[in-house]
Amino acid sequence: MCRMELLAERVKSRAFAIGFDLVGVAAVSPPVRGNAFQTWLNQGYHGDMAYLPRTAEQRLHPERFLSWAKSIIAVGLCYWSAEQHQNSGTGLRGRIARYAQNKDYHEVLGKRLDQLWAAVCEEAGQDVQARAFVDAGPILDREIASAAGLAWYGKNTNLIRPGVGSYFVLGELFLDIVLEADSPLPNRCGDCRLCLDACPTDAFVGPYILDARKCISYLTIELKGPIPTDLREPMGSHVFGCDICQDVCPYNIKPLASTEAAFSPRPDLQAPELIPFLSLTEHDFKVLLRESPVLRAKRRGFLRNVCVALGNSGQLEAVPALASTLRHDRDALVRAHAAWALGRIAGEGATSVLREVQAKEEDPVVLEEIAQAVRACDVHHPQRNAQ
Ligand code: B12
Ligand code: SF4
Ligand code: SF4
Repeated sequence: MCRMELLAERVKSRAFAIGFDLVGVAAVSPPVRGNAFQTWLNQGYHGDMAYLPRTAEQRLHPERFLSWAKSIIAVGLCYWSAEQHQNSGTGLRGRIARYAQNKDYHEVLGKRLDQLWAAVCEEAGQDVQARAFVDAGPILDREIASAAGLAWYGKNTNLIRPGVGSYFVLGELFLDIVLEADSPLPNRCGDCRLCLDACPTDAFVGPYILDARKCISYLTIELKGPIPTDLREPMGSHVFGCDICQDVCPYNIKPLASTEAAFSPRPDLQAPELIPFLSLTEHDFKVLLRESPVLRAKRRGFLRNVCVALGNSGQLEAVPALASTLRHDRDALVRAHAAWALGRIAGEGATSVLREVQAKEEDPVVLEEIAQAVRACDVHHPQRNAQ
């Protein structure tokens, strides 16, 4: 074994000892599928995620962006656990993506990558320049991880490793020392297309190509404005992220369970009661979801999602809370989605509050949603309104 290989092996065992579930080494070079990324941007599939085209040059050329770097350690940390999603998404309960049911992985991975950096210096017997990235950097995490042999691209665009599944998050440590690179794994999707057919919003343009603008994960986390009307119903009870295209994947039948306490699901976020969220103030929201990835949606985005999920529940029990939100919430985005939800539930209570607020609401967007909701009550549930 040459020195580069030996050092790589020692560093990888230190990474496993630190607690990473997947570890590999990649060279610092342009991503193999850089053209696919550029085409994806050209098609506008990134929607409002303007940071992606803005940082495309860095993503496509890590060798220029981090010109001092000579190799990359790619790591993965599993977040799946058997307790997740029990009784999730029924009635007045919502669904939060598995990765977001406890602490934010950016913090967790960031700390471990710092430990890994110290271990690399020890193993190399010298100071090593390094820079860590977790999701937020101008890096194509999946391209690097697949080049490092951690996993392969599934048709659902997630990285998958047999025996592990796809419920893991990724990070990288760029280093100014040379380590022997690993080889990519072969793709094993074969003829399967379960993920493509299961997507409720039909977000896949085809295998390996996702129109993010239709993905529930984008709609509930990244999108800041109103959710397009035609995508609200297929969102079902999702209030933050979505796992459907991973849940149906045969490689996730027995996923590797997380050993990270920070990912063990919080009971109140596994299948959360939706109605109490509607009365959260800005301050309460920040306290309740402190250290959680859900904070990224901000109160207004999250309550918008909660309104949609409550509308989709069809439960009359949700009408009083939605009515109060429509009457009193200070955010027009939230009021607009509360109006939609009332229109979807319909019934006499919903119609009367919609008409009452219609007379005094001043925001044109909310007024338009109310008008559509009143029409929806009349058209879709005339019998309920007549009760
Ligand atoms: C933007 C983004 C999103 C967007 C867009 C998703 C997407 N598919 O790109 C939205 C908000 C929708 C999203 C959702 C999710 N995300 Co996200 N996201 C990112 C982010 C920040 C950038 C991804 C990116 O560059 N997309 C650009 C497009 C072009 O990439 P792509 O779709 O993967 O396309 C590639 C492949 O399709 C491939 N390809 C093209 N043609 C072909 C053909 C063949 C034969 C093959 C093999 C490959 C191939 O080449 C393309 C270019 O690389 C990364 C973090 C990072 N910095 O990289 C996290 C990241 C990808 N997300 C992650 C996660 C966990 C999720 C969710 C599971 C969260 C959730 N539960 O809601 C969902 C999954 C949805 C899905 N089906 O992808 C993880 C993925 C971990 C994994 N195991 O793969 C990452 C890596 C974050 C992290 N650091 O852990 N995400
Ligand atoms: S995360 Fe959900 S909405 Fe997004 S592509 Fe997968 S199944 Fe479709
Ligand atoms: S569900 Fe099938 S096609 Fe989709 S990623 Fe998994 S193996 Fe590949």
